Amino acid sequence: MFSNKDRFKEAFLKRLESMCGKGFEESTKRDQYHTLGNMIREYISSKWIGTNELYRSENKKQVYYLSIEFLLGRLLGQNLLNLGIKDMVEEGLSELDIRLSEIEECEPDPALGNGGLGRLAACFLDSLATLNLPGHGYGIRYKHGLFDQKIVDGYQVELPEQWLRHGNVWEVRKPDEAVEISFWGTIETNYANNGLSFKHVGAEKVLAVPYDMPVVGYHVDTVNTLRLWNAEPSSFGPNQDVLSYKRDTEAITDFLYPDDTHDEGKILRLKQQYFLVSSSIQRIIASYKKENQNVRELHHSVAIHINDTHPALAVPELMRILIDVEGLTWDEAWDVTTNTLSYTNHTILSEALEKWPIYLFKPLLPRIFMIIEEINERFCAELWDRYPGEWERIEHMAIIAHDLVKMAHLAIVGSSSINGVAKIHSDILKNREMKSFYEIYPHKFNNKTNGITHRRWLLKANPELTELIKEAIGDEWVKQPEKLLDLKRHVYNPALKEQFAAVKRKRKEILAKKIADKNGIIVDIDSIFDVQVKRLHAYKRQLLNVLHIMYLYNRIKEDPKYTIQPRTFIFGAKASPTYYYAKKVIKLIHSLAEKVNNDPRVSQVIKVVFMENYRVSLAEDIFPAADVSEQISTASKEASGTGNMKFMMNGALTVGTLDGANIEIMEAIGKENIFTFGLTAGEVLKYEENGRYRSMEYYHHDLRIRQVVDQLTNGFYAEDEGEFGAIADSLLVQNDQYFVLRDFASYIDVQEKVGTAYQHTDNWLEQALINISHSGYFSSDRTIREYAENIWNIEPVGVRM
Ligand code: HBZ
Repeated sequence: MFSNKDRFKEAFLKRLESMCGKGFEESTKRDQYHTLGNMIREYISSKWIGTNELYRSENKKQVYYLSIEFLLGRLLGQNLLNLGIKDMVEEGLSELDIRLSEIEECEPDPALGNGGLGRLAACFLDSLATLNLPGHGYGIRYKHGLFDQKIVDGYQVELPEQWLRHGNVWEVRKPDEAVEISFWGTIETNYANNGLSFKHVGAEKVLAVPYDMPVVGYHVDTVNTLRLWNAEPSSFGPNQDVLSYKRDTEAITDFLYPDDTHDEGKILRLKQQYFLVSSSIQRIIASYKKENQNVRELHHSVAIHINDTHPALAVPELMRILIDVEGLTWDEAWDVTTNTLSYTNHTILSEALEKWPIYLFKPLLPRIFMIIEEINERFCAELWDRYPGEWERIEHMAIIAHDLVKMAHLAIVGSSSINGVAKIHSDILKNREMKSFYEIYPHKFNNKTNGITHRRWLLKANPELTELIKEAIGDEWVKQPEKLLDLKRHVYNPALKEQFAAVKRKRKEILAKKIADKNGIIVDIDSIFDVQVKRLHAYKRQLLNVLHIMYLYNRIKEDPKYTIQPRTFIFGAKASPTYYYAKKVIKLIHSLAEKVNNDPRVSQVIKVVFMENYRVSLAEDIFPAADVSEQISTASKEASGTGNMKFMMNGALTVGTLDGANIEIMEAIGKENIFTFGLTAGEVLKYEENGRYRSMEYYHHDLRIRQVVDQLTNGFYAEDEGEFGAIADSLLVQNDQYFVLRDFASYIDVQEKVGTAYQHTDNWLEQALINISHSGYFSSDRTIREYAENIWNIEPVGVRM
């Protein structure tokens, strides 16, 4: 049906009628979306089956990527592109007077993740499939993904997201592969002839039903699987409160936790984690046993990756199955477990390190708790041998201490590899945060600098730039993104610069139109599009950006001769619903926008725009249109960042601190092609140690700072003077934990340089092209190759169709 345009059109019309029960003329865009989506899924299915058969017959090692989040974004466009049928479909549809882009808009944007961590998982799936690597994602089929953000009077309001409302064309329910998960109950210990055995009695059973989604590789025949688990009632008993059982069960997969930092101390969250881990591992072992006899060799055929600590219960769950179900001894099981599992850390923020109180944990997961206790005892005994008498050190490293289960410690002890996500982050793990573990397990620690899939963030999001690059250097880079370096030879070519400027302009126009439609704000295409899009968090310092704009406003008002290169400041960010400070920053951005955009003179040169409901599909419109990328976290706090890579790949110049992957971006493109400022990580950590920072001194000594900070609470930005009190307090009363005032002057300086640099158009365009040409290194293809070779030990499987 996709062999040529005419056959496609014919099949499409036929399918539309049979699926929707109406003729083409009466069909809606959504009918058309569902028709096309179903046709594509069907088209994918032969490759999908073929891939699975091949994996079975070749019996090579496979990796399972366990993640509580997969921030997928829309799939129709990406699947068409990866299948190599996008142009044909687009043309066919246009002959029917249908625009593919309009149909794509009908697809919900599956937001099964909060931010970087979830999006990384989605990029990794795309790279695994494209590189023909046998790797699958295992996650949760949340009924409601991350909340939809509405802005009402400048305040964030959260509405439930409803991606499944009209069904999901990509998924296939597999009830035959459902497994049971046990919660609560008690453990009976029996002494049989050959040792102990454990029986879980009185447990509440939940059924985990898999929904599989195909993951299509780019221009290859590999189609891997993303398996999302849905919680359903297992079986109803005669004396059961059926309604409450059903409700409690389904609640497990109702919502994604909308928090990307804090450990939500919620039992439901722990249930979600065990639900994901237990269903995945039960199934992984079952499918291993179909082709292999000996579970003692599991790690030769299976690698299981835990994406942050949320799936760290994989350690005791794998132990449980190997011991209680498969009958291995503790030592045998431990050997298999530690050799199968690997773990990525995504943060050093202490509030994000998961710790579960025993009083919650033990009743919910009694057998798992017993196993963790045993792991802890054995681990502490080893420590005791190594560090006799060093109680403090042992207590600090223990998995269970002070009535808490420390998930990071469990993950470190139970896996063979621990990696950070950018060089500096991995170094901080080794030398500070996890130093004591590094001392005993130096071989386990390594770095895997993050990457992004250029297939979504360049080919799909920016077809105009993609074409331009192909015209300049051919298309080898599409398969080998490092070859984008070939572009470097053309950076000084006037024609290329001009064409790039035209592409950027076009993308700015497209975004400007969206801004006009959604925000009612008319922005100047010739202004610098200066963008900060990411989750709202104090350490990411949206506030620093805001204070700079407040300062510019004051400057322009006070000095009639002050001239600057016009700028449009664009923000997009969701705040966790319970994060008071973050929500106040959103309100502040809106109050600032109100003032700036309505001032007749100031609005000639600057505008402030907050784009509501930032998500993957919106990001695809924003990155291609950006001139300046704001990556201004407090040095040492952003583990890597991946937005920085998406901007770079689309030819935006970075204003950034020496944090996360910004440093590696700088190393790749050269210091002269990035605008860095602020404290280094070393300086921040030193301040944190010696406690010598006094934000008040900066407030008193820098008039610019004093003015903007005072304006937070003197009625300038809100009638209610208390409105932004919490923000002012964070800076002064709480001594500015993220060094906003400390970095203020340096940020103002670098921003002035940005303004001047933009006026040297030729030079700016060259710098933008240099950024693009070095962005290939930051493709997740490179990252995934490193994981495959150094951690998982998996190889491509030749998919022949
Ligand atoms: O992971 C982010 C890091 O902040 C960022 O620097 C890095 O580039 C990215 C990919 O490695 N971390 C997150 O996005 N973290 C979460 O979203 C999160 C979600 C649930 C939690 C804790 C953190 O309970």
